[in-house]
Amino acid sequence: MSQANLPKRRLLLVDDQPINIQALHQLFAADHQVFMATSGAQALKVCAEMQPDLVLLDVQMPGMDGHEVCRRMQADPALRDIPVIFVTAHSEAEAETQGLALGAVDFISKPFNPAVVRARVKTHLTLKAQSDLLRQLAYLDGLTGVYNRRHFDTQLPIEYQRCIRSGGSLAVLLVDVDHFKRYNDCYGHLAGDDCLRRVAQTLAQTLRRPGDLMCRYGGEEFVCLLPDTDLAGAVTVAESLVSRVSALALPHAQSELGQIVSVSVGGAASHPVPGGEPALLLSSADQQLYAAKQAGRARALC
Ligand code: GH3
Ligand code: MG
Ligand code: MG
Ligand code: MG
Repeated sequence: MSQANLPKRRLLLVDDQPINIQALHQLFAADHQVFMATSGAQALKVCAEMQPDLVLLDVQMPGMDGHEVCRRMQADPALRDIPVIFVTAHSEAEAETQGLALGAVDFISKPFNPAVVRARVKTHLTLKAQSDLLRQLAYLDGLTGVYNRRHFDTQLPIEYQRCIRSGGSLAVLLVDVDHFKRYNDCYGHLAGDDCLRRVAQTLAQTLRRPGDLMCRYGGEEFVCLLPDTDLAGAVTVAESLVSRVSALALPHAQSELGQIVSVSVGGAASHPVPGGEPALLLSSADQQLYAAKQAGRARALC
């Protein structure tokens, strides 16, 4: 893919003085997607909504200053990985060390040299792209290509917090392939692996909303995280997962469940509360999954 076809990198410029933002904007507007904020609070909001690849952050601002913005970003798992470069009139070594100690990746003094700023931004955007790629690889399951358990464990507390803020309900679905030990015994482990890939793809394709997440939880179990979804929504999704997998009609002579591969789903939904325990959602879903198995498999219970 040529450079021109790559999506533009996202840059957030934060400064309480619009004239300073303008100076930086001129440097980057042509090749980057540029967002702007004129206060610390606004900067945090844009970070959460737009997930920029890099933030150029003024230190001195009325109200919440740049250092506090950086501290809050570090404390928030959803913002922690966004690199920050401080841009400030303070050029003493002490100010610079303080900024770096807060977790900033670099430090630029005002008045700045445009060529130097461009070069540093380019370097940090390259590093960010590389670490995004590594993170992505670390979060994908090698067999099925869907997200892995590690990613689920990272996202669950993040989505839980997000639903506290939005007031929405959060749903978790646990999906388990029925009689999969028999499948391996009957068709062999390589065929078993193929089957898991097909099931994983189908489950992932069944989730429709951009915020929905499907992960391989381990073995022949998958987990879905559905933000802003209540129990009725969870039931609808869980039932469509069951029926979409059955519709694949993958032969399973030993299943005794229509001679095809099927899944059972257990689901739970609740309104997250501050201090609440996200893992409770998982254990409720697990109980429902157990009940679905007891009730005869190839079904969803929420
Ligand atoms: P149930 O309907 O009660 O869920 O029965 P089950 O046989 O699916 O459940 P059980 O937990 O007894 O067996 C799960 C099987 O999944 C056993 C294991 O060999 C198989 N399995 C787990 N991971 C993989 C994998 O990566 N590839 C293959 N081929 N099989 C796997
Ligand atoms: Mg300022
Ligand atoms: Mg299982
Ligand atoms: Mg199973």
